[in-house]
This record gives sequence, C-alpha cells and structure tokens, in this order.
Amino acid sequence: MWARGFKLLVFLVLYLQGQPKHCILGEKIAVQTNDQIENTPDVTVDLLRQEVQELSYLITVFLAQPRPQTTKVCRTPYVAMSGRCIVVLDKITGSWANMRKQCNNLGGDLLKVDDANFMADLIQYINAHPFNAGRYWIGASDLGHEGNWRWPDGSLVRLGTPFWGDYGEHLQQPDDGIHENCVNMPRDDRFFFHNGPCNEVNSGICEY
Ligand SMILES: [Ca+2]
Ligand SMILES: [Ca+2]
Repeated sequence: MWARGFKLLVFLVLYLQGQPKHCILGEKIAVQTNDQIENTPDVTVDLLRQEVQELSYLITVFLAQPRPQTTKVCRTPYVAMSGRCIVVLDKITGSWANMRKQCNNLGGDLLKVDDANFMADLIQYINAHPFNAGRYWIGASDLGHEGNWRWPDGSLVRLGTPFWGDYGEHLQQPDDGIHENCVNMPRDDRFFFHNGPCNEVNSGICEY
C-alpha cells in the first residue's frame, strides 16, 4: 500500500511542479513533458481518481486495524513494568529521605502506587524476582501535613482498601499519628501499605 502511496505522491509532486518528469504511476505513463501534462488525457485523470479512491479505502482499512502494543523503553537501571519505568533498590537501604535521594540521583523519585492493578503487577514483579528486602519505601508521606497523605507529585494518597494493610489487626493503616509519617510496603504483610517512622532503614522503589 505504501509503495502505491509513494507512487501517487511522486506523481502529484511532479504534476504540480510542471517539470519534465518520469512518472511511475502504473505503466500507462512513462515520460511526460509540460505540454503533455497540460494535455493530460481524461484516461489519466480517471486513473488518478481511481488510485485516490483505492488508496483512501486502503488507508481506512489500515487505520481500522488494532495498533500493536509498543514496548516502553526505560533507561538503565529502570525497567518497564505496567507501562511505567521503575527500579527496585533491593540492596540499598536508608531512611525514607535517603532513599528518596537515591531515586533523585537516578533521575526519578520514590514510587507512586495509585492504581490497584499497578500495585498487583508490582507485587507480582517483586515476587517473581530474587528480591529479599523486608520493606520498600514508596513515595507516600504525611511529613509536615499530618494526616494528609501525599505522593511526591503532591497528589492525594487514597486511603483504605485495597492499598493499606493491617497486619491482621482490626485497625487498618495508617496509624500512630506524628510518629509515623512515611509509607513502606512490607513483605510480611504481603506488601500492603504501612506507615512507619521515616528514619527506619528500608529498601526503596523508584520510578521516573
Ligand atoms: Ca503521620
Ligand atoms: Ca504504622
């Protein structure tokens, strides 16, 4: 289809330029001069019209086809996961602020987990790899605005199910007020969100 489209485009360009030209539209026209162009026979116009109609149809069919999934490309050390670029810093540990700085040094920030399907994919990804850390810092915190949980981009953190864990207790996280202002995903509660002291030493997950 594109070869024919290219032929038609070449023909139209040459036609508009009005220069002596080699026309590659089918076999009916080999070489045309300006005079010949001006006296283009009706059969050529009909041929052109037919080509345009056929190309219009082919373009319509082409555009109606489902687009192939494009694979997101992430710069090292980030990997594509659920259409986003993340890196699990499994062997590096630090406070929430230190791990955020680690992410910043990698051109990103601590992870935003604002979608349940993304969270499920993330946990599946962690479990499918030889990561061993007990807890991973993510971007949520209420530092400086107690009880108002925010992601690094300033957006609100959704509370409740399905994001927040409870360690099997009746009270769901977050808890402990001003004593726990940063959020991690602990392995021993199946990576559901828990808030903890920001100076706790954990691994972290970044994204950009
Ligand atoms: Ca708090
Ligand atoms: Ca807590």
